[in-house]
Amino acid sequence: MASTQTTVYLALGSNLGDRVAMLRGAVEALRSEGDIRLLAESAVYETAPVGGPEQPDYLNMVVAVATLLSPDALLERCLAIETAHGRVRRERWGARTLDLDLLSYGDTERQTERLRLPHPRMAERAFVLVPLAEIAPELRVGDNTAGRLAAQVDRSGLRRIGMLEECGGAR
Ligand code: A4P
Ligand code: MG
Repeated sequence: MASTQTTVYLALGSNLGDRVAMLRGAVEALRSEGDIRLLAESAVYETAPVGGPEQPDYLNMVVAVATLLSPDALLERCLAIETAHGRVRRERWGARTLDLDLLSYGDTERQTERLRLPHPRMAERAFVLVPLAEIAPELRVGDNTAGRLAAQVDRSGLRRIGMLEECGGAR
């Protein structure tokens, strides 16, 4: 375990099943972990799928957490939360009940297949940048900031739905 808390940004995505319930379940699961503290959550966005096969639209959001867990231990928790929400891995970029990705873990840089930090595709993805910029506009992303990148990115595939607790029933 690290000796000080690290701020971590997590991207949540769902495009199978009751997507709102998946996001709620993920946030609740993170909240209930004794060694993870939820700092902030973005609004929920409905987003057109990027890459992969033809598949339904996603709901995406970003949360900030503080934790003493190491990057590997946090990834393990995220994978376990995905599995608990019915995640089955079939094809890369395919449809999923719940995807929980680490976007950044403090200033940590890591390039292993198991864990890439910062997330290699975050700087080009509106479905990550726009919610991230809501909660961390000053966060450095490459040579830029989340806020500046979000201001430049094409948002045509995104629709802001609202905060998770305001999202209506099953979707
Ligand atoms: N892994 C490596 N780095 C990380 C990281 N920073 N965070 C490893 C989380 N996991 C990381 O992930 C495969 C493996 O990546 C994990 O076991 C972990 O050890 P996965 O979730 O099974 O596979 P995936 O998500 O299909 O692949 P990948 O490459 O992570 O996909 P992306 O880039 O996350 O894209 N369109 C919209 N609108 N919204 C989306 O949320 N998501 C994707 C997935 C594609 N299109 C989308 C969306
Ligand atoms: Mg993933």
